[in-house]
Amino acid sequence: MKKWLLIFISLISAKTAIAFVLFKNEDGEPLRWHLDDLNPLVHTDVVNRKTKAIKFHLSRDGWSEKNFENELNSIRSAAAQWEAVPETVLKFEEGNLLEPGVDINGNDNQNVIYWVKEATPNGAVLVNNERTDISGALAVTFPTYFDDHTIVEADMVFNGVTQRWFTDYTNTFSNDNLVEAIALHEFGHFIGLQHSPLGAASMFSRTVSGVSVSAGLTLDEVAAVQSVYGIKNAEEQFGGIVGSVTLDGDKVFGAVVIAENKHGNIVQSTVTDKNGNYELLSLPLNQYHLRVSPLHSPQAIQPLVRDIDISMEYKGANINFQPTKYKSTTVASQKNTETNFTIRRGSPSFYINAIRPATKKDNLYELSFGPFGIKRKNEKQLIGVYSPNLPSNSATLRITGDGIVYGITTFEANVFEGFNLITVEITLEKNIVPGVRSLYVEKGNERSYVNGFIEILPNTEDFDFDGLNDSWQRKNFPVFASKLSRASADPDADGYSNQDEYLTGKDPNDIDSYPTLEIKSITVDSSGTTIQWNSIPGKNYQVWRKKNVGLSEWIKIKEPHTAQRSFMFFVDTSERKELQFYRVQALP
Ligand SMILES: [Ca+2]
Ligand SMILES: [Ca+2]
Ligand SMILES: [Ca+2]
Ligand SMILES: [Ca+2]
Ligand SMILES: [Zn+2]
Repeated sequence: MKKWLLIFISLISAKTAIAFVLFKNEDGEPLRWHLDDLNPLVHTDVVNRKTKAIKFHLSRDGWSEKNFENELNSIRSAAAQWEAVPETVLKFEEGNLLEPGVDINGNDNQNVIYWVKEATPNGAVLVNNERTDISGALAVTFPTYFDDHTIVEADMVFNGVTQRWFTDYTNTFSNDNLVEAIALHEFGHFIGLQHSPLGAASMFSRTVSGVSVSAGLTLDEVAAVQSVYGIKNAEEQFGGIVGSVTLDGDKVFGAVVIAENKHGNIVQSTVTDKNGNYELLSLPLNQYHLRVSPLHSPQAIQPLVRDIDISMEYKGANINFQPTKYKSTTVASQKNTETNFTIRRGSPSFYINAIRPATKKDNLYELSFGPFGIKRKNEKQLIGVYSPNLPSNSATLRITGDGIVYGITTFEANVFEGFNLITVEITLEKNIVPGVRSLYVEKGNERSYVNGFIEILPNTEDFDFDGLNDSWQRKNFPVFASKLSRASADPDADGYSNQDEYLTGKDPNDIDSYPTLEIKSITVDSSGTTIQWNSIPGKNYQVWRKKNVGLSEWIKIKEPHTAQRSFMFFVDTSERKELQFYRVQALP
């Protein structure tokens, strides 16, 4: 079988890519590792035959002398986040650390990850046996694959020459590159994924520096992994939507198709192929609202999402049409429901090419070409959009979805050289559902979108999908999202899960720090005997009694009870007078 080397030059220029869009061969096979059906030609140091995990080797020196341990842990955390996506067979494991001097090599039967730290005298940053210059990129991933699109090896390199790196997720001031976020993007390529058209997606082709909304996987990426690496017996939980986009009977190439849930949060998106067809796969069974909109014109000044931001293969995408209205589709188990769109010719007469991120200061004009998050503060904020040709009156600026109250809209011409601005006051309602949303400007029957450039931020993050607050996991574990840090794990073997330790404020790495069960009070009145104790929400407790310490038999009172809060009480209505002994048992 012939071997091919694919180069994902990431985050600055998109070499080849699609949305939760997969890179398929002529037989429709997406680029992927075959973990459950191993090709015998895949080396055992590349995929562990016993555990069926993809094995990677880190160069031990990281990027910096002072912080290399955290740099390596950030890469491990990124792999762990992909592995944590529920209902998939995707698994990673780490091989031995490598001595510095590692290079990209698609034929050495080893998946390597490292920082290149030296440039040639003329500034080239060469990797891959000096054949590839990555000086213009943040990081590059090189999967090697067979004709049938089985990945047989993949290497990843971070640019340590022209780029600066940091690791502290709580450092919101740094303008360097966050290792975890960029590694998360690179691991997407490492497992075969391409770029997404959604601004806030980890797989978007560009990123802003520092800690941004690109950290953490979006629903789009979760679905991507589930569709390519999904476990067989979870298939009935999912269905798909497929269809075509046509204009005057002709198929439309490169139209963005967006699926939103009832709150206006984007669940998945893709771009139509050369035949005008699209596929949205691995959608949980639900109703979705779909719409189609054009990519930005490559001729526009500073377009946010052009054809080549999706992939070079999308060069020449049709952008000359109006966005559609919504169509609702209900997804059925293991079926692809068809939803077709016919569109209207003619580009909207205006577009959006920059954003004024949410602010409370009406005299602060920030100009951003990247996605941004909005905190769920119950107070008035301003958001805005810019471009050279925005309407200067009677237009509306909105965020998709519910949970937002709008105030006054203002129009300002030439706020920055050649940039008109529309600003609107917004207040997020308390119960707004967090997620990735879009902005649009509407005037008359024209509308223009920037898709997925806003994320309504959750109050607590859960990038590893285990229900446990990530900030606690990050504080307590060097590799957040690892097996040891998960909610159900018990790394200190004290018999209590991390979830239990979190809820009771105990140390998950100390066997001598664990939740203790303590009866806080026993009171007797006319209604009976009330016993109160401290509890862990979700745990089951059984109350026992006996009349005399000397008796050997404890008697169960009623069935076990599940705690809802951190304290619990139980009334023994049968007993009001006689001396009793009680005990409370926490069930495993
Ligand atoms: Ca290699
Ligand atoms: Ca978590
Ligand atoms: Ca424990
Ligand atoms: Ca403990
Ligand atoms: Zn990339």
